[in-house]
Amino acid sequence: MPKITGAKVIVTCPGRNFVTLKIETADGVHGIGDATLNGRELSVVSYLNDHVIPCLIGRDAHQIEDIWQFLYRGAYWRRGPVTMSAIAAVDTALWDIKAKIAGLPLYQLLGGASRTGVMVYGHANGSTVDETIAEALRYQAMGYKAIRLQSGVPGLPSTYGVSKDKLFYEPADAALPTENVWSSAKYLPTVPKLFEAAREALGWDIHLLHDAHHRLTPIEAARLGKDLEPYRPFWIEDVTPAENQASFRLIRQHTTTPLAVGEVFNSIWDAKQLIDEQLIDYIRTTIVHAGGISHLRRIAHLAEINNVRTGFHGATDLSPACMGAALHFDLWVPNFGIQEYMRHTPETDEVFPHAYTFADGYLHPGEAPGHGVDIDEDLAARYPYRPASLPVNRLEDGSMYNW
Ligand code: EZ4
Ligand code: CO
Repeated sequence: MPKITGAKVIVTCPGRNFVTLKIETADGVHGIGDATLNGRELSVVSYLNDHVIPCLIGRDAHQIEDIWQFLYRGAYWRRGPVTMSAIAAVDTALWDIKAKIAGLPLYQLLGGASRTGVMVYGHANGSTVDETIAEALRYQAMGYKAIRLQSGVPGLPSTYGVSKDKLFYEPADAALPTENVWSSAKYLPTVPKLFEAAREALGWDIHLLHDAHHRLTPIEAARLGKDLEPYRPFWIEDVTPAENQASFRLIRQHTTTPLAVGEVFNSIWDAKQLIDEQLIDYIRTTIVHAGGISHLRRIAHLAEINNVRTGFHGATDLSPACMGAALHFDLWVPNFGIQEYMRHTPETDEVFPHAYTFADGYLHPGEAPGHGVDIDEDLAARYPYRPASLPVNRLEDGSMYNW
Protein backbone atom coordinates (compact mmCIF):
# COMPACT_ATOMS: atom_id res chain seq x y z
CA MET A 1 0.00 0.00 0.00
CA PRO A 2 1.13 3.60 -0.62
CA LYS A 3 1.60 4.60 3.01
CA ILE A 4 1.18 8.26 3.91
CA THR A 5 4.50 9.34 5.41
CA GLY A 6 4.08 13.08 5.50
CA ALA A 7 1.68 15.95 4.99
CA LYS A 8 2.31 19.68 5.12
CA VAL A 9 0.41 22.88 4.65
CA ILE A 10 1.91 25.49 2.34
CA VAL A 11 0.70 29.09 2.60
CA THR A 12 1.66 31.47 -0.18
CA CYS A 13 0.55 34.85 -1.50
CA PRO A 14 1.56 35.29 -5.16
CA GLY A 15 -0.87 38.21 -5.53
CA ARG A 16 -3.47 36.64 -3.21
CA ASN A 17 -3.41 34.04 -0.44
CA PHE A 18 -3.55 30.32 -1.16
CA VAL A 19 -3.44 27.38 1.24
CA THR A 20 -2.28 24.07 -0.20
CA LEU A 21 -2.01 20.64 1.41
CA LYS A 22 0.74 18.37 0.14
CA ILE A 23 0.60 14.67 1.04
CA GLU A 24 3.60 12.38 0.56
CA THR A 25 3.76 8.60 0.42
CA ALA A 26 6.53 6.11 1.20
CA ASP A 27 7.00 5.43 -2.53
CA GLY A 28 7.83 9.10 -3.13
CA VAL A 29 4.54 9.92 -4.86
CA HIS A 30 2.91 13.14 -3.68
CA GLY A 31 -0.41 14.82 -4.28
CA ILE A 32 -1.72 18.31 -3.59
CA GLY A 33 -5.11 19.75 -2.69
CA ASP A 34 -6.42 23.29 -2.42
CA ALA A 35 -7.53 24.38 1.09
CA THR A 36 -8.07 28.10 0.46
CA LEU A 37 -11.04 29.72 2.23
CA ASN A 38 -11.01 33.35 1.19
CA GLY A 39 -10.55 35.69 4.17
CA ARG A 40 -10.38 32.77 6.64
CA GLU A 41 -7.23 31.05 5.35
CA LEU A 42 -5.40 30.52 8.62
CA SER A 43 -8.39 28.84 10.29
CA VAL A 44 -8.13 26.02 7.74
CA VAL A 45 -4.34 25.89 8.22
CA SER A 46 -4.87 25.39 11.94
CA TYR A 47 -7.62 22.80 11.44
CA LEU A 48 -5.33 20.82 9.13
CA ASN A 49 -2.22 21.08 11.29
CA ASP A 50 -3.90 20.58 14.67
CA HIS A 51 -6.50 17.94 13.87
CA VAL A 52 -6.19 16.38 10.42
CA ILE A 53 -2.54 15.79 9.57
CA PRO A 54 -1.76 13.84 12.78
CA CYS A 55 -4.55 11.38 11.80
CA LEU A 56 -3.23 10.84 8.27
CA ILE A 57 0.27 9.60 8.97
CA GLY A 58 0.66 5.85 8.44
CA ARG A 59 -2.65 5.40 6.59
CA ASP A 60 -3.09 3.81 3.16
CA ALA A 61 -3.38 6.67 0.64
CA HIS A 62 -5.57 4.47 -1.56
CA GLN A 63 -8.38 4.39 1.04
CA ILE A 64 -9.86 7.72 0.00
CA GLU A 65 -13.43 6.95 1.02
CA ASP A 66 -12.47 5.55 4.42
CA ILE A 67 -10.28 8.58 5.16
CA TRP A 68 -13.09 10.91 4.05
CA GLN A 69 -15.58 9.19 6.37
CA PHE A 70 -13.05 9.17 9.20
CA LEU A 71 -12.51 12.92 8.91
CA TYR A 72 -16.23 13.73 8.45
CA ARG A 73 -17.88 11.39 10.95
CA GLY A 74 -14.87 11.26 13.22
CA ALA A 75 -14.90 14.97 13.99
CA TYR A 76 -18.36 14.57 15.58
CA TRP A 77 -18.91 18.27 14.63
CA ARG A 78 -20.24 18.06 11.10
CA ARG A 79 -20.09 20.37 8.08
CA GLY A 80 -18.98 24.00 8.06
CA PRO A 81 -16.65 25.74 5.59
CA VAL A 82 -13.45 25.29 7.62
CA THR A 83 -13.93 21.56 8.23
CA MET A 84 -15.14 20.83 4.71
CA SER A 85 -12.30 22.79 3.06
CA ALA A 86 -9.78 20.83 5.13
CA ILE A 87 -11.42 17.52 4.19
CA ALA A 88 -11.53 18.65 0.55
CA ALA A 89 -7.79 19.30 0.54
CA VAL A 90 -7.07 15.78 1.82
CA ASP A 91 -9.52 14.22 -0.64
CA THR A 92 -8.12 16.13 -3.64
CA ALA A 93 -4.52 15.26 -2.74
CA LEU A 94 -5.43 11.57 -2.34
CA TRP A 95 -7.21 11.44 -5.72
CA ASP A 96 -4.12 13.10 -7.21
CA ILE A 97 -1.92 10.38 -5.68
CA LYS A 98 -4.21 7.53 -6.77
CA ALA A 99 -4.29 8.78 -10.35
CA LYS A 100 -0.52 9.31 -10.42
CA ILE A 101 0.05 5.75 -9.19
CA ALA A 102 -2.36 4.50 -11.85
CA GLY A 103 -0.47 6.58 -14.42
CA LEU A 104 -3.74 8.14 -15.58
CA PRO A 105 -5.22 11.61 -15.74
CA LEU A 106 -7.80 11.87 -12.95
CA TYR A 107 -10.79 12.08 -15.30
CA GLN A 108 -10.07 8.51 -16.40
CA LEU A 109 -10.53 7.25 -12.83
CA LEU A 110 -13.83 9.10 -12.50
CA GLY A 111 -15.27 7.41 -15.58
CA GLY A 112 -13.51 8.87 -18.59
CA ALA A 113 -14.17 11.90 -20.75
CA SER A 114 -17.80 12.69 -21.55
CA ARG A 115 -16.88 15.67 -23.73
CA THR A 116 -13.93 17.09 -25.64
CA GLY A 117 -13.54 20.22 -23.52
CA VAL A 118 -14.98 22.18 -20.63
CA MET A 119 -16.97 25.27 -21.58
CA VAL A 120 -16.00 28.14 -19.30
CA TYR A 121 -17.31 31.63 -18.72
CA GLY A 122 -15.14 34.69 -18.35
CA HIS A 123 -15.88 37.96 -16.56
CA ALA A 124 -16.56 41.23 -18.31
CA ASN A 125 -17.03 44.17 -16.02
CA GLY A 126 -16.85 47.92 -16.06
CA SER A 127 -18.07 50.95 -14.18
CA THR A 128 -20.49 51.81 -17.02
CA VAL A 129 -22.53 49.73 -19.47
CA ASP A 130 -20.31 50.90 -22.35
CA GLU A 131 -17.15 49.86 -20.52
CA THR A 132 -18.63 46.45 -19.68
CA ILE A 133 -19.70 45.87 -23.28
CA ALA A 134 -16.21 46.82 -24.53
CA GLU A 135 -14.77 44.23 -22.12
CA ALA A 136 -17.30 41.61 -23.23
CA LEU A 137 -16.28 42.16 -26.85
CA ARG A 138 -12.69 41.50 -25.81
CA TYR A 139 -13.71 38.20 -24.20
CA GLN A 140 -15.71 37.27 -27.29
CA ALA A 141 -12.61 37.97 -29.40
CA MET A 142 -10.55 35.70 -27.09
CA GLY A 143 -12.93 32.90 -28.06
CA TYR A 144 -15.18 32.75 -24.98
CA LYS A 145 -18.57 31.15 -25.59
CA ALA A 146 -19.99 32.47 -22.33
CA ILE A 147 -19.44 35.74 -20.48
CA ARG A 148 -20.56 37.05 -17.10
CA LEU A 149 -21.58 40.70 -17.16
CA GLN A 150 -21.27 42.97 -14.10
CA SER A 151 -21.58 46.74 -14.29
CA GLY A 152 -21.36 49.69 -11.92
CA VAL A 153 -24.59 51.06 -10.49
CA PRO A 154 -25.10 54.83 -10.89
CA GLY A 155 -25.28 56.40 -7.44
CA LEU A 156 -23.30 53.64 -5.69
CA PRO A 157 -19.58 54.29 -5.15
CA SER A 158 -18.63 50.64 -5.77
CA THR A 159 -20.36 47.46 -6.89
CA TYR A 160 -19.70 43.73 -6.52
CA GLY A 161 -17.84 42.30 -9.50
CA VAL A 162 -16.43 45.56 -10.87
CA SER A 163 -12.66 45.38 -10.65
CA LYS A 164 -9.72 47.70 -11.08
CA ASP A 165 -7.67 45.11 -12.97
CA LYS A 166 -9.79 43.73 -15.79
CA LEU A 167 -8.48 40.15 -15.90
CA PHE A 168 -8.18 39.54 -12.15
CA TYR A 169 -11.02 40.48 -9.81
CA GLU A 170 -9.97 40.39 -6.19
CA PRO A 171 -12.64 41.35 -3.68
CA ALA A 172 -10.48 40.64 -0.57
CA ASP A 173 -8.85 44.04 -0.88
CA ALA A 174 -7.75 45.01 2.67
CA ALA A 175 -6.56 43.47 5.94
CA LEU A 176 -9.84 44.45 7.61
CA PRO A 177 -13.16 44.39 5.72
CA THR A 178 -13.78 47.33 3.39
CA GLU A 179 -17.28 48.80 3.85
CA ASN A 180 -19.40 49.01 0.69
CA VAL A 181 -22.84 50.54 0.20
CA TRP A 182 -25.78 48.80 -1.43
CA SER A 183 -29.19 49.74 -2.83
CA SER A 184 -31.38 47.16 -4.57
CA ALA A 185 -33.64 49.99 -5.78
CA LYS A 186 -30.73 51.60 -7.62
CA TYR A 187 -29.37 48.27 -8.89
CA LEU A 188 -32.49 46.53 -10.22
CA PRO A 189 -33.27 48.79 -13.21
CA THR A 190 -29.64 48.69 -14.40
CA VAL A 191 -29.33 44.99 -15.21
CA PRO A 192 -31.95 44.75 -18.02
CA LYS A 193 -30.31 47.80 -19.66
CA LEU A 194 -26.93 46.06 -19.49
CA PHE A 195 -28.33 42.88 -21.05
CA GLU A 196 -30.20 44.78 -23.75
CA ALA A 197 -26.97 46.56 -24.76
CA ALA A 198 -25.06 43.27 -24.59
CA ARG A 199 -27.43 41.44 -26.94
CA GLU A 200 -27.20 44.33 -29.36
CA ALA A 201 -23.39 44.35 -29.34
CA LEU A 202 -22.58 40.63 -28.90
CA GLY A 203 -25.49 38.97 -30.68
CA TRP A 204 -27.36 35.85 -29.61
CA ASP A 205 -24.73 33.17 -30.28
CA ILE A 206 -23.10 33.66 -26.90
CA HIS A 207 -24.14 32.81 -23.34
CA LEU A 208 -24.58 35.72 -20.95
CA LEU A 209 -24.51 35.34 -17.17
CA HIS A 210 -24.94 37.60 -14.15
CA ASP A 211 -24.24 37.35 -10.40
CA ALA A 212 -26.54 39.20 -7.96
CA HIS A 213 -24.31 38.08 -5.07
CA HIS A 214 -26.98 37.39 -2.43
CA ARG A 215 -28.38 40.92 -2.50
CA LEU A 216 -32.06 40.58 -3.40
CA THR A 217 -35.14 39.47 -1.53
CA PRO A 218 -36.98 36.55 -3.19
CA ILE A 219 -39.64 38.83 -4.69
CA GLU A 220 -36.98 41.23 -6.02
CA ALA A 221 -35.13 38.24 -7.45
CA ALA A 222 -38.33 37.10 -9.17
CA ARG A 223 -38.66 40.54 -10.75
CA LEU A 224 -35.04 40.53 -11.96
CA GLY A 225 -35.58 37.10 -13.51
CA LYS A 226 -38.73 38.31 -15.29
CA ASP A 227 -37.11 41.52 -16.51
CA LEU A 228 -34.18 39.57 -18.00
CA GLU A 229 -36.28 36.91 -19.76
CA PRO A 230 -36.28 38.73 -23.13
CA TYR A 231 -32.45 38.56 -23.19
CA ARG A 232 -32.30 34.81 -22.41
CA PRO A 233 -29.53 34.78 -19.80
CA PHE A 234 -27.72 31.46 -19.32
CA TRP A 235 -28.29 32.03 -15.58
CA ILE A 236 -28.63 34.51 -12.81
CA GLU A 237 -26.58 33.57 -9.78
CA ASP A 238 -27.09 33.82 -6.02
CA VAL A 239 -30.08 36.11 -6.40
CA THR A 240 -30.99 35.70 -2.74
CA PRO A 241 -29.23 34.08 0.23
CA ALA A 242 -30.02 30.37 0.22
CA GLU A 243 -30.09 29.33 3.87
CA ASN A 244 -33.87 29.23 3.50
CA GLN A 245 -34.06 26.89 0.55
CA ALA A 246 -37.86 27.06 0.38
CA SER A 247 -37.65 30.76 -0.51
CA PHE A 248 -36.62 29.72 -4.02
CA ARG A 249 -40.14 28.37 -4.59
CA LEU A 250 -41.34 31.94 -4.78
CA ILE A 251 -38.72 32.93 -7.36
CA ARG A 252 -39.42 29.81 -9.40
CA GLN A 253 -43.15 30.56 -9.62
CA HIS A 254 -42.46 33.84 -11.36
CA THR A 255 -39.64 33.38 -13.84
CA THR A 256 -38.17 31.01 -16.43
CA THR A 257 -34.72 32.61 -16.14
CA PRO A 258 -32.37 29.79 -15.03
CA LEU A 259 -31.02 30.01 -11.48
CA ALA A 260 -27.55 29.10 -10.20
CA VAL A 261 -26.75 28.80 -6.49
CA GLY A 262 -24.22 27.31 -4.13
CA GLU A 263 -20.71 28.75 -4.18
CA VAL A 264 -20.89 29.21 -0.40
CA PHE A 265 -22.38 25.77 0.25
CA ASN A 266 -20.16 23.17 1.89
CA SER A 267 -22.41 20.12 1.97
CA ILE A 268 -25.07 18.24 0.05
CA TRP A 269 -27.42 19.19 2.89
CA ASP A 270 -27.15 22.87 1.95
CA ALA A 271 -28.57 22.07 -1.47
CA LYS A 272 -30.85 19.08 -0.87
CA GLN A 273 -34.21 20.84 -1.02
CA LEU A 274 -33.10 23.15 -3.84
CA ILE A 275 -32.17 20.10 -5.91
CA ASP A 276 -34.95 17.71 -4.79
CA GLU A 277 -37.64 20.26 -5.65
CA GLN A 278 -35.88 21.39 -8.84
CA LEU A 279 -35.79 24.95 -7.54
CA ILE A 280 -32.46 25.67 -9.27
CA ASP A 281 -30.87 24.81 -12.62
CA TYR A 282 -27.16 24.89 -11.77
CA ILE A 283 -25.29 23.91 -8.62
CA ARG A 284 -22.15 25.96 -7.94
CA THR A 285 -20.47 24.02 -5.12
CA THR A 286 -16.74 23.53 -5.58
CA ILE A 287 -14.20 20.88 -4.84
CA VAL A 288 -12.36 22.97 -2.24
CA HIS A 289 -15.37 24.22 -0.27
CA ALA A 290 -17.62 21.18 -0.43
CA GLY A 291 -15.56 18.24 0.79
CA GLY A 292 -13.53 17.42 -2.31
CA ILE A 293 -14.15 15.19 -5.29
CA SER A 294 -15.74 12.43 -3.21
CA HIS A 295 -18.48 14.66 -1.79
CA LEU A 296 -19.01 16.76 -4.90
CA ARG A 297 -19.67 13.55 -6.78
CA ARG A 298 -22.61 12.82 -4.47
CA ILE A 299 -24.00 16.31 -5.03
CA ALA A 300 -23.61 15.93 -8.81
CA HIS A 301 -25.42 12.59 -8.82
CA LEU A 302 -28.33 13.98 -6.78
CA ALA A 303 -28.41 16.91 -9.19
CA GLU A 304 -28.40 14.63 -12.21
CA ILE A 305 -31.59 12.80 -11.30
CA ASN A 306 -33.29 16.17 -10.77
CA ASN A 307 -32.21 17.79 -14.03
CA VAL A 308 -29.82 20.16 -12.28
CA ARG A 309 -26.47 20.70 -13.98
CA THR A 310 -23.08 21.69 -12.58
CA GLY A 311 -21.65 25.19 -12.83
CA PHE A 312 -18.76 25.24 -10.40
CA HIS A 313 -17.39 28.35 -8.78
CA GLY A 314 -14.00 29.30 -10.26
CA ALA A 315 -13.00 32.76 -9.05
CA THR A 316 -9.35 33.67 -8.39
CA ASP A 317 -9.53 32.55 -4.75
CA LEU A 318 -9.89 28.94 -5.93
CA SER A 319 -6.29 27.95 -6.52
CA PRO A 320 -5.01 26.27 -9.69
CA ALA A 321 -5.04 23.00 -7.69
CA CYS A 322 -8.81 23.35 -7.28
CA MET A 323 -9.23 24.42 -10.90
CA GLY A 324 -7.23 21.45 -12.18
CA ALA A 325 -9.25 18.96 -10.14
CA ALA A 326 -12.51 20.68 -11.14
CA LEU A 327 -11.63 20.39 -14.83
CA HIS A 328 -11.15 16.62 -14.55
CA PHE A 329 -14.52 16.43 -12.79
CA ASP A 330 -16.12 18.65 -15.45
CA LEU A 331 -14.72 16.58 -18.33
CA TRP A 332 -16.33 13.48 -16.83
CA VAL A 333 -19.53 14.52 -15.02
CA PRO A 334 -22.56 13.59 -17.15
CA ASN A 335 -24.69 16.58 -16.07
CA PHE A 336 -22.05 19.21 -16.77
CA GLY A 337 -23.31 22.75 -17.40
CA ILE A 338 -20.47 25.25 -17.39
CA GLN A 339 -17.31 26.10 -15.39
CA GLU A 340 -16.45 29.57 -14.08
CA TYR A 341 -12.94 30.63 -15.07
CA MET A 342 -11.24 33.72 -13.75
CA ARG A 343 -7.62 33.84 -14.81
CA HIS A 344 -4.90 33.78 -12.15
CA THR A 345 -2.00 36.23 -12.09
CA PRO A 346 1.24 35.15 -13.85
CA GLU A 347 2.88 34.86 -10.38
CA THR A 348 0.18 32.38 -9.27
CA ASP A 349 0.50 30.38 -12.49
CA GLU A 350 4.25 30.13 -11.84
CA VAL A 351 3.84 28.91 -8.26
CA PHE A 352 1.34 26.28 -9.47
CA PRO A 353 2.65 24.65 -12.67
CA HIS A 354 -0.36 23.05 -14.36
CA ALA A 355 -1.36 20.87 -17.29
CA TYR A 356 -4.68 22.58 -18.09
CA THR A 357 -4.95 24.77 -21.17
CA PHE A 358 -7.46 27.24 -22.64
CA ALA A 359 -8.45 27.27 -26.30
CA ASP A 360 -11.46 28.74 -28.08
CA GLY A 361 -13.66 29.13 -25.00
CA TYR A 362 -12.89 25.69 -23.56
CA LEU A 363 -10.48 24.50 -20.89
CA HIS A 364 -8.96 21.03 -20.99
CA PRO A 365 -7.38 19.41 -17.91
CA GLY A 366 -4.55 17.86 -19.92
CA GLU A 367 -3.26 14.29 -19.93
CA ALA A 368 -0.72 14.43 -17.08
CA PRO A 369 -1.21 11.66 -14.48
CA GLY A 370 -3.12 12.96 -11.43
CA HIS A 371 -4.99 16.24 -11.57
CA GLY A 372 -2.06 17.82 -13.37
CA VAL A 373 -1.30 20.66 -10.94
CA ASP A 374 1.75 20.91 -8.67
CA ILE A 375 3.25 23.50 -6.36
CA ASP A 376 6.77 24.98 -6.58
CA GLU A 377 7.58 25.18 -2.88
CA ASP A 378 10.69 27.36 -3.26
CA LEU A 379 8.80 29.88 -5.30
CA ALA A 380 5.81 29.70 -2.94
CA ALA A 381 8.09 30.57 -0.01
CA ARG A 382 8.98 33.87 -1.67
CA TYR A 383 5.41 35.14 -1.24
CA PRO A 384 4.54 35.35 2.47
CA TYR A 385 0.91 35.43 3.71
CA ARG A 386 -0.80 38.82 3.80
CA PRO A 387 -4.00 39.25 5.84
CA ALA A 388 -6.92 40.01 3.50
CA SER A 389 -10.65 40.15 4.25
CA LEU A 390 -13.72 40.13 2.05
CA PRO A 391 -15.73 43.39 2.13
CA VAL A 392 -18.95 43.96 4.06
CA ASN A 393 -22.04 45.76 2.82
CA ARG A 394 -24.30 48.36 4.37
CA LEU A 395 -27.53 49.82 3.05
CA GLU A 396 -27.61 53.57 2.44
CA ASP A 397 -29.07 54.14 5.94
CA GLY A 398 -26.15 52.25 7.51
CA SER A 399 -27.90 48.90 8.15
CA MET A 400 -25.65 45.86 7.82
CA TYR A 401 -26.49 43.85 4.70
CA ASN A 402 -25.23 40.87 2.69
CA TRP A 403 -22.08 41.28 0.65
O1 EZ4 B 1 -17.34 36.62 -4.35
O2 EZ4 B 1 -14.90 34.09 -4.91
O3 EZ4 B 1 -19.11 34.05 -8.74
N1 EZ4 B 1 -18.16 34.43 -8.16
C1 EZ4 B 1 -18.16 35.07 -6.98
C2 EZ4 B 1 -16.83 35.41 -6.37
C3 EZ4 B 1 -16.86 35.41 -4.85
C4 EZ4 B 1 -15.48 35.20 -4.30
C5 EZ4 B 1 -15.53 35.03 -2.78
O4 EZ4 B 1 -14.33 34.57 -2.29
O5 EZ4 B 1 -19.21 35.33 -6.45
O6 EZ4 B 1 -16.38 36.66 -6.86
CO1 CO C 1 -20.80 34.23 -7.35
